[in-house]
Amino acid sequence: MQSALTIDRERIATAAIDPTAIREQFPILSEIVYGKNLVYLDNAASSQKPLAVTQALDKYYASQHANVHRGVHALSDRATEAYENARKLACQFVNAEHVREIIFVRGTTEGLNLVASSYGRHRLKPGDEILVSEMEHHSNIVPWQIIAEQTGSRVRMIPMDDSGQIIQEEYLELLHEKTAIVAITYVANSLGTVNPIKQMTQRAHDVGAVVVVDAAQAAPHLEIDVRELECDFLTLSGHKMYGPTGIGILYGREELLDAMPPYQGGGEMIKRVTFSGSEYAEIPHKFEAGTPNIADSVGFGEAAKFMWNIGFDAIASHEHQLLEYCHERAEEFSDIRIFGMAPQKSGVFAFEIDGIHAHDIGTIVDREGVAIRVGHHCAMPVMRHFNVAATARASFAVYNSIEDIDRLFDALDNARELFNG
Ligand code: 7TS
Repeated sequence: MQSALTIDRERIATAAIDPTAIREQFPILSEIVYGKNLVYLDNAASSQKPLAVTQALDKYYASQHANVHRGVHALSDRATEAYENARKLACQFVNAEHVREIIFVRGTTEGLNLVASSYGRHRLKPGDEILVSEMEHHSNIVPWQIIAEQTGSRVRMIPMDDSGQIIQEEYLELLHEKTAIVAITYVANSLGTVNPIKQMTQRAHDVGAVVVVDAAQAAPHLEIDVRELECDFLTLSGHKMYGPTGIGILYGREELLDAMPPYQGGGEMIKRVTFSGSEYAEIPHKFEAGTPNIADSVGFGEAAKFMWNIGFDAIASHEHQLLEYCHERAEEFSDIRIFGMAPQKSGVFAFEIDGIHAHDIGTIVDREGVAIRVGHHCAMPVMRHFNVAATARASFAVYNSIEDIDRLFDALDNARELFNG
């Protein structure tokens, strides 16, 4: 990042993305809070939804809904087609080879728990090691700790440096024949660091480990290509990439998924049930017990189309300009400390201001109509690394503008005046 770069506002205004036109597709962004126009900068927690997504949900319930894969009737066929079509879109979204490698889950947390529970329980032996980086969200730490306890394996931490980058030499030192799983985030939610997944995957494969990628924060910003990354599993959440809550996907390499035991048992995931035992369905259905979240999978597919329509290059360059502008504005102040200064960074501006607690910053800017997140961001090890209890975090989406960032900095001025005179 060239934080010293002078930002040309006109160039941004005429860039590939026109946030004003995009905002028209997001009615919620016209909300007034505390008498002010809403500025929504909490996108890493959850993004807002375009009309294309909410209208697809309405349409599904108004004209397509029944249960899937069971009925002999027309509506059940429509629902099944809508659901399986969403799986095709999800497959394209991550560039998987086969739709059977795409499992619908509730979100990233469930995707990671599924891999830890099903693959982990099946494969981990006492003494095996699971590597996770210091910058992981708790969702990519705790499931591994649980399975490590159950299997006698152990979780080891790959450290990061003070710029918020994984220390690659330390990673290589930690990798050895006992490493069974490497679980890493593509983009860190508390810092914005984009990790070199392909390179790390290749090194993990050299020692025979499988790689699990947490793409929750990558999906809203980067084009994901599981074949290019060469990863074994990858999971993401719909609600962070303009889709509905309660839906996400897990990609897994076919031969790994085939060999794994089911995650949950119930309807939809079986071929035959007798009291002497049950035969399971083929993938992906083996991992989708019970009635799935049909409507939100349809919404997920629409969210993927929404992003394709804008284009990943346009998304990346717009958000990068916002981030650069944010860093440039921060340079005006000697009392701002930024967390996360990796050269490859996406969508996140995490900071603290001398003398003001992060929670106070959050509350004061909220009164100015600006929504940000404050706290540990479910990344307590990152807070420990920087020796802070909490940070404030602004995170960007395609509908954010330079004016939104100016509003944030105006609101921060108010906080300064109130606390530091
Ligand atoms: N992994 C990462 C990197 C995340 O950022 C999050 C959520 C998750 C996993 C969990 O995703 P979920 O959809 O299953 O909840 N991160 C955040 C955040 O940064 N603020 O709120 C939630």
